[in-house]
Amino acid sequence: MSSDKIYGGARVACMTTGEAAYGLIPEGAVVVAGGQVAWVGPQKDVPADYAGFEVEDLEGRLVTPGFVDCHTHVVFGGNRANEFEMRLNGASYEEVARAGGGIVSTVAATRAATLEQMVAEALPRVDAFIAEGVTTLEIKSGYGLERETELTMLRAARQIAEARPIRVKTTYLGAHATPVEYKGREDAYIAEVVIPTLRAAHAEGLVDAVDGFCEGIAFAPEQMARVFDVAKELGLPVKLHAEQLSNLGGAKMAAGYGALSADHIEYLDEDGVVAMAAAGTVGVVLPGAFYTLRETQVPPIDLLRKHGVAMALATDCNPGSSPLTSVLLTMNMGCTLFRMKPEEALAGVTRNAARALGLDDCGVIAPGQRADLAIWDVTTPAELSYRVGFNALYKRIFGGSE
Ligand code: DI6
Ligand code: FE
Repeated sequence: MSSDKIYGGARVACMTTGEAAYGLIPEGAVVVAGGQVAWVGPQKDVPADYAGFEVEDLEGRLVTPGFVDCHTHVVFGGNRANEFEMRLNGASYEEVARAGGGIVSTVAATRAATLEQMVAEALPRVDAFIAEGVTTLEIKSGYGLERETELTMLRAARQIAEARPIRVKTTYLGAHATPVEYKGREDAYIAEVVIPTLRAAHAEGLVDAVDGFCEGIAFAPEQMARVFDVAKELGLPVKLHAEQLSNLGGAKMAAGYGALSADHIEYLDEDGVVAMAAAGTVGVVLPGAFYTLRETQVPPIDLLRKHGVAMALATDCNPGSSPLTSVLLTMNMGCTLFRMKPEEALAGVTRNAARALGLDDCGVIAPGQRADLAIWDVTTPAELSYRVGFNALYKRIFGGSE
């Protein structure tokens, strides 16, 4: 049950755009009523209408919007610690693959899992997100690569929102990889599995967006376009894993579909950036995968800034390339590895991450927005990106409830 309350004595980072960096109100107050933000501003100006509200003095603590992780694969079976060890013992990617490693091993473990097992294995990871102030989580399918398991993954994602105080947005990622039974027959896999399963998932109300892995080791832009044509027909927004390891023009193709986001984008060029800017497509950068895979090509942050493309940051939580469940560490990596500014990093897990999910009711602190807030034992917003592996969360408010 949400509680009507005034959170005063706060430094409020509204994350709205405009004059003040971070939209910061130094001696501010946030009024929460009916699960929404009713008012926010300097504490001395709190309207008399709220005189009867309970007041909590935050003693100068920082208030931000609740964190939004706009790119996770948090539902999956098993884990890949063994191949992590194999690689550090000198095994090549090929030897790992021959030993059944890689996405293939997660697909086998996920196909073997029941819905209950998928939820049970994901919940400890979801709890780690909640502990760091995450209030909205995107969860993809993509480890079933066949109809029933893809649907079960999306059902599991929906069940997580019932099992925990967190908002879940689901993304269908049937076009994540080609399963062994379709090896060398990618077009057939798309026609016989990806598209029919998308239709079935949509019919069951399981899908909020459609995604794909556009890469030499996965699917070509023209193959992804066939999936996006069906998404468009069903009225579903799209997003794309694009330019992670090479430049196939995936981001530009996705922008042509008005994509919510293009994600990874290490190899994105100015042509792709311009197309994203024209479409309002958000650039989602994923430093966890860059770090885990020991990549060297960083995303074109300067070009994204130059053309005004909104930048989001996400964990890409997945068992292979980014076994990461810390948004705070992701912010630090975004700054340290990609040279994002702390304000860009905080916008990347609030305002711009919400935009990458097509949400306009969270990600900033403003009247009428959901009362999804995070209160921190810090005074300056930059401390959230500065620290490595330290969680300064004091209190999380989800839909007005503590
Ligand atoms: N890009 C990645 O880095 C992950 N998926 C994708 O599209 C890899 C997922 C895995 O290794 O399990
Ligand atoms: Fe991913």
